[in-house]
Amino acid sequence: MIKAGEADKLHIAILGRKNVGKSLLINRIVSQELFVVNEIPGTIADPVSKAVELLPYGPVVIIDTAGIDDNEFDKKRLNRTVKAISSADFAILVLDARDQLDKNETDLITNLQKLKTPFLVAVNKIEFGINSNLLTELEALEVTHFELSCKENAGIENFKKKLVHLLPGEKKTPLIKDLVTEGDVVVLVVPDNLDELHGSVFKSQIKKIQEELGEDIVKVVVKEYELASSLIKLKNPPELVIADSHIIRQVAEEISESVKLTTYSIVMTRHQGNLSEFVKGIKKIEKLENGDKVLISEGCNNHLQEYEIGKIKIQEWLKLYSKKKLQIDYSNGCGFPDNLSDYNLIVHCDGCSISNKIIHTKVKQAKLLNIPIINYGVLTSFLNHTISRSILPFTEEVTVL
Ligand SMILES: Nc1nc2c(ncn2[C@@H]2O[C@H](COP(=O)(O)OP(=O)(O)O)[C@@H](O)[C@H]2O)c(=O)[nH]1
Ligand SMILES: [Mg+2]
Repeated sequence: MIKAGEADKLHIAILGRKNVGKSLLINRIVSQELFVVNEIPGTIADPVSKAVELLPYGPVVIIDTAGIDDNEFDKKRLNRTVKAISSADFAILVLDARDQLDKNETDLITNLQKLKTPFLVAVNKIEFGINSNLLTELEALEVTHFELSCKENAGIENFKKKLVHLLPGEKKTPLIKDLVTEGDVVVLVVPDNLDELHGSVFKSQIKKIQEELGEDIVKVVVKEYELASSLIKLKNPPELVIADSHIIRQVAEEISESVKLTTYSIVMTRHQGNLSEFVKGIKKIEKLENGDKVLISEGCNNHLQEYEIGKIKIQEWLKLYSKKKLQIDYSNGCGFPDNLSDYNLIVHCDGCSISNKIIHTKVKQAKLLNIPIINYGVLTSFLNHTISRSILPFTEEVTVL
């Protein structure tokens, strides 16, 4: 769904029944024949996405979905609509001014609200008159709507202005900058033995953190075995210690309770905006039952090392912890398998080799299908009995534990 090279662009999904004027509205907004306008109501096809320059905003990707006439959300499956809205940073729902909302449209609105995806509603074809019940329904759902006619080019400019104004800007959740102030000491603990993959992932994560902290913060990078001796040398305790999830238990024992401690994985997960969702997943880990189906899902690049963690270690840990008979499957790739709704829990890799957008999309798909999801980093801290401490620095965002 998300094309290579477009993951960093803002994705706008156009939703609505077929023939309501979705394609024509987009063409009017971008002032070009981007999508085919069907004079005869077409059959439902797969969504088409195209990159386009939306002035004055900039480059965006527009996903033209082909209609939501069947009971998309009823089926609770990973269908076209779920895929389209989960990858959207913004959505436009187009309605026919003559009709009232049907169940699919109401479900769409409530699901967009659930995902906190910003959206606008376009009430199109107003030259035929507007159904007053429709307006009452929209008001009850507390949605912002615009009345327009694509055919007569009425209300388009106003709609476009509002759209450009509402499009979310670049997300700027810091890595850890908000946790420290000038003069603080941050200790970055590196495991003793690093294989090739983790070595390069660590190096880039540590570099990013160091760059973000700038010159006002003292950064001390130590090997795991040097931690104790380095702490003794420091005049005051550090403000924050960051360690790898796999050694967090030992590190937690070595540093005082008063020092903030977290893991690289949790820092990255928070930065990507998925920490709360993964922490919610812990509730399911605690309540696994016999016969539960668990999906272990990894990113696009199949690194042998990650594969080993997912295929072997995570499975063993889950069985050991839950003491239940679980059915555990493994999948690899940018998307989820189509039978996603069969699962009771998703355990996702930390996604160090896939884009933020892809993980975020998968988290939203899990949310739409009401399947708890957790990642390796949060799971590892949990199983090492250090989760409360590792997320403590971020409690403002994580209120679920
Ligand atoms: N009368 C009228 N027809 C419209 C309007 N907007 C779109 N249409 C027509 O509705 C049909 C379906 O438009 P299209 O954009 O393909 O709808 P989509 O299936 O939602 O993408 C086409 O014949 C359009 O010309 C409008 O505002 N008024
Ligand atoms: Mg169309």
